Amino acid sequence: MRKLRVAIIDLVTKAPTRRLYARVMNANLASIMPQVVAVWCEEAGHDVTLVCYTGFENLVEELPDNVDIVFIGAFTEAAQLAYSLSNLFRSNGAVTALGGPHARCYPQDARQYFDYVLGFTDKTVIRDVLNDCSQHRPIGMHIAAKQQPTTLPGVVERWKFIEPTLRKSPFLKIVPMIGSLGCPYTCSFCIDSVIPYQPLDFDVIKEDLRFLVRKLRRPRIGWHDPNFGVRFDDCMGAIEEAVPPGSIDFIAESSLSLLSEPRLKRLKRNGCMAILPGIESWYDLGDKSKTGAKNGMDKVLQVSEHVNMILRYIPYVQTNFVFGLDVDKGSEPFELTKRFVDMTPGAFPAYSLLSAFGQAAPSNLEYQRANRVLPFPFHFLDNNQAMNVKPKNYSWPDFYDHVIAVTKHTFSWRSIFNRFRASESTIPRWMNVVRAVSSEGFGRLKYYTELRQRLDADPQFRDYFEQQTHELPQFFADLIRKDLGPLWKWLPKGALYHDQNAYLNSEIDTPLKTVSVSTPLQESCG
Ligand code: B12
Ligand code: SF4
Repeated sequence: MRKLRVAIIDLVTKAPTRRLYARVMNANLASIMPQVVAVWCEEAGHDVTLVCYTGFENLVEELPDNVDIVFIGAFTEAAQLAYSLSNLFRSNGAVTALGGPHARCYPQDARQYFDYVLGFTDKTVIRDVLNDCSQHRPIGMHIAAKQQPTTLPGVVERWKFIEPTLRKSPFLKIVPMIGSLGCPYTCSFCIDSVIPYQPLDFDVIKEDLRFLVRKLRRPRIGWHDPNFGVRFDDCMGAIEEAVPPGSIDFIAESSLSLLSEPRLKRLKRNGCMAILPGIESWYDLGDKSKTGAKNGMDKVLQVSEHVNMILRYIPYVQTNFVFGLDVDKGSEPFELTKRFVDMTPGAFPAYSLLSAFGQAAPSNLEYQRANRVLPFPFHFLDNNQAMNVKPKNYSWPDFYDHVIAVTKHTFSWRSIFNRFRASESTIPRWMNVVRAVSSEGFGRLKYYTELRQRLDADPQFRDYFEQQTHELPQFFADLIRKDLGPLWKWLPKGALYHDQNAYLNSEIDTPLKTVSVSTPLQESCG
């Protein structure tokens, strides 16, 4: 096969930005898989350029031209940007492939704009795409491995692609690593609720850690495991065997049920600086937070005590919540969250609005069957800018009133000050302030307030939320146009809209035709 010019684009964000928090963090949110795909493409003998878009680059200038094939990794929030890029590259003669959360969640839609849409991706999938490398239009091919890959290239192999991205981060530099895929829990809204837990090779992890302490003064690692520490002893054992205590720092997402006091002591000894447990709801998912059947205020008391205990060992804790779950009714869930914020001042609460990402989770089928999914453009599906599931127990104005009230409380100067005082270390203290005054705290409050006002004042807006019309309110179209900037003209016709029930429809009448790997594809490269 001839040598191909391959471009890989990791869309960490969906739009240009100048925000302080984005400057500090975006390059640290780079995904692992684009780097993995880069390694696999080089291994297959091709020329590879990887661009990680953090919102500060001039994307059009930075993109390589004259490429044969482009792989784009995108979350759903970056789908419209990805579709525009694909269109631009196709117009220059390249073949395009989409991978990542959007491809996994909305394959039917993405196939209209890409030659390949990839689900689970392993080395064989990439090899097959490179061997085929041809146009599949108007409808792209959906290709997926039968399961998650059993092995992934570690940091040593990815370093060549990690290093230039880290250079974009002026203060903090966080190296992305992963020790497991899937999750043993079954939170019905989560993409991993049906994916079996599977650890990756601990020997690769040990080699990577040894490599990093040689390369960097005190490496900081971000574990991308869906749920870090499920095999806690093996994981800690690998770190302890590989590097001396105190030589690395790390951040991980984990569930409260895995964070007992003896484990926290060990996490601290091994350099855990930040942990992001999911609490999600005061009325559900008790297994995950080890609160069993406890609900409401009882759960708040127990979780708050637990998180305060974690904060004695780990300097930074972000607690994740979802608003709008079907178990929530009235003001109580929001009032309880406010109580939690007051009782747990050292933790940074991160709020998500219930979102049904296409075919990510089994519960999405139920929402689609009940006609509760709204067709908000993908651009807004980042867990905050739009909630695409009609709440079961709230009217929209009511729901936003509650969300605004809890956000106001959380990012009031009083709460910001309490958080500042409650953390002892410098980085966590200031990180919390920056997050509060930047897009996440003040920014969201302003945005939610504007949505809320429009729900009363703009009839087209309210009708859209109430599913009386599918015509997108101008407000949303304008935001996308502004964010896409010069790429707006490349957004394919019709790509602002999608079938919000594609998952359900594909189950009923047109099952998605997926090619699993090793089905021979035609061999020809354009
Ligand atoms: C780690 C993680 C993060 C990390 C790292 C993010 C990153 N850039 O990778 C952090 C904490 C920063 C993060 C942030 C966010 N996240 Co997140 N995150 C995850 C998590 C827990 C694991 C993802 C992961 O890396 N898995 C390991 C990889 C190897 O497996 P995989 O993701 O299944 O990918 C497979 C294929 O999709 C494919 N693939 C993946 N990427 C690519 C790229 C290319 C080019 C190719 C060819 C293939 C390919 O190969 C993999 C192997 O089969 C998932 C939930 C989950 N349990 O999966 C949510 C998840 C991906 N996140 C989600 C969301 C919504 C967000 C945020 C928007 C939340 C927010 N409001 O801030 C932000 C967006 C940040 C951004 N744009 O980068 C959603 C995405 C839904 C969607 N369709 O967009 C998920 C699915 C959680 C959910 N709600 O169910 N996240
Ligand atoms: S514990 Fe986290 S990763 Fe696991 S199923 Fe629940 S939300 Fe998903």
